[in-house]
Amino acid sequence: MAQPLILHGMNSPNVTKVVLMLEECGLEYELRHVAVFKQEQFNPEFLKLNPLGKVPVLQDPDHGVTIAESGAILHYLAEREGKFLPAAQPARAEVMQWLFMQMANFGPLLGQLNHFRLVLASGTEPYAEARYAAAAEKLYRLLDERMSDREWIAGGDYSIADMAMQPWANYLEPHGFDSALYPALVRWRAAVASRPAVQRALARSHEGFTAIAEATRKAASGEDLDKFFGRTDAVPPADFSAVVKM
Ligand SMILES: N[C@@H](CCC(=O)N[C@@H](CS)C(=O)NCC(=O)O)C(=O)O
Repeated sequence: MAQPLILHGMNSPNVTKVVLMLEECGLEYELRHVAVFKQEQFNPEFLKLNPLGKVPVLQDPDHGVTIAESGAILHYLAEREGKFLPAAQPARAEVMQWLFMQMANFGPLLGQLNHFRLVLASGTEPYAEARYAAAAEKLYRLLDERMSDREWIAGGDYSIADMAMQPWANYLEPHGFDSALYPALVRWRAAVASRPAVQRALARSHEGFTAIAEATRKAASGEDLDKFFGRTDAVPPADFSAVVKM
């Protein structure tokens, strides 16, 4: 009998995208919460799974696979299941381009805006905040234009590129942008959200991650949070709940 997959994670967009794929594929899986605010990602046992000490990590016992990096995990599952990634070119290249676009740009740059606009009170670091707000505006604009004449990001069917991007697109409003100015992005984002697998995924993630994560964040010391955010001096977070809710 097939053994369930194990997903190590927390409630964050990089983890949610993998839960979306697990549900879309109808796979059996177990969620294991990693308390990043309490430094569990730096435990020697976890570092054996991902030497960078970050979630998500997926374990596939039947295939002896342990894999980190959400884009690599989505690609692994797509190949394993033969789903959500076209076999033929040029459609396959298009999906991979948008998957990498998310991994290399949307995740890292929107993540920085999270830090300078949501974790820190807006205005604390004006230069950094303006820099990442400009980068985010460019990316949200790109996504809106991209979605103005197609149903799904890669132009063909719903794919791992949509799953990778959608949880990050939910930051549009928390990042201070007017959703009325991004109608195509908003329509596509809602179409993803309305999929039954997405709704199941969010419910599983809430049950397996959100409540536990919230409790460990509240229990984390200032020093834990400084380490989590890579801060060199103690700056109290403004409202971290706006970030972890996504
Ligand atoms: N590029 C990685 C980023 C993973 C990442 O940044 N994970 C965060 C949570 S979303 C994390 O584990 N943070 C803990 C830390 O950096 O110590 C991916 O997409 O998997």
